[in-house]
Amino acid sequence: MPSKEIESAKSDQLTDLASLVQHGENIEAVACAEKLLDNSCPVEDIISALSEGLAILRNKCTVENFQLLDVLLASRAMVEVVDECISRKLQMDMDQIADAFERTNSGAPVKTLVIGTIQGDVHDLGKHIVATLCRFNSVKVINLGKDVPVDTFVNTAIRENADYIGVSSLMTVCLAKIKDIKPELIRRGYGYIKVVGGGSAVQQSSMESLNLDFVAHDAFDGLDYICKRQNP
Ligand code: B12
Repeated sequence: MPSKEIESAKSDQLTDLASLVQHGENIEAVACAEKLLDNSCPVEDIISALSEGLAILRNKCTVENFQLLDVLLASRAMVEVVDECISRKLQMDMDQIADAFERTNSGAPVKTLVIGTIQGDVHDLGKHIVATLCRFNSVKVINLGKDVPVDTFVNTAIRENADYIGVSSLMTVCLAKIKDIKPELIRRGYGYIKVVGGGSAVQQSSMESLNLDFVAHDAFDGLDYICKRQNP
């Protein structure tokens, strides 16, 4: 297809996406966003279309005219596009770049990090950034994903002979589980594995109350701790 026609088809699809979000058509909105991403549409354009779709809600959130169902359905469609398409695409891009880097830099990793988002929490973008940064700095990373139980962190770290466990949480209600990681490592004789926490909920708490060895303010802070710290 000539490039002008491709551009015009993309622009039509972006308009469709905005309209699908506006009308709360979540399944169709996800399918439309997937198609756009498959056709190499930039993530920024998709986010603009989502914002356009939501902008209409301004008129449905006034004192005279508050249409809760419309607002909720449109928000749900937007959230599903963000979760199912955009964050997955960003994570795949990060993995591809880190894979290529690892292939061309064959030096043996010096440290091993087991990382994941604590059970009950599905926010995983930030933790993925940490994982990617560490891979670029010759750390072997085992990324357990999101919603990870304490036992999985501990068992994997022991099995993989890890130096660090990285645990992320953005959800205040999930913080309590983080407290169990270090005592479980100690109970099983692996207390030397350092536990590093990150994510907004963790940052609002403290090292002592979560039984952590370090709380990172951001991904680079965590990277510094992991890379600059002398081996235990
Ligand atoms: C994107 C997002 C989502 C996406 C997540 C997509 C994904 N795959 O990650 C979706 C739409 C799925 C989502 C869902 C929900 N969300 Co949400 N979400 C957000 C939002 C807008 C941004 C989070 C984000 O990705 N930030 C960007 C990343 C890069 O930043 P970051 O995670 O903080 O990570 C940085 C650092 O913290 C650090 N870091 C993070 N982890 C780690 C780990 C280690 C080891 C280290 C060293 C560093 C580190 O490194 C990163 C780079 O510096 C925040 C609001 C906000 N502005 O933060 C709400 C927010 C986190 N969500 C919130 C809520 C309530 C929910 C839902 C419950 C909503 C609902 N009712 O369904 C659900 C969660 C369901 C569940 N069980 O988890 C609340 C949490 C409130 C709280 N304190 O408990 C927030 C704060 C919004 C709010 N103000 O109310 N959400």
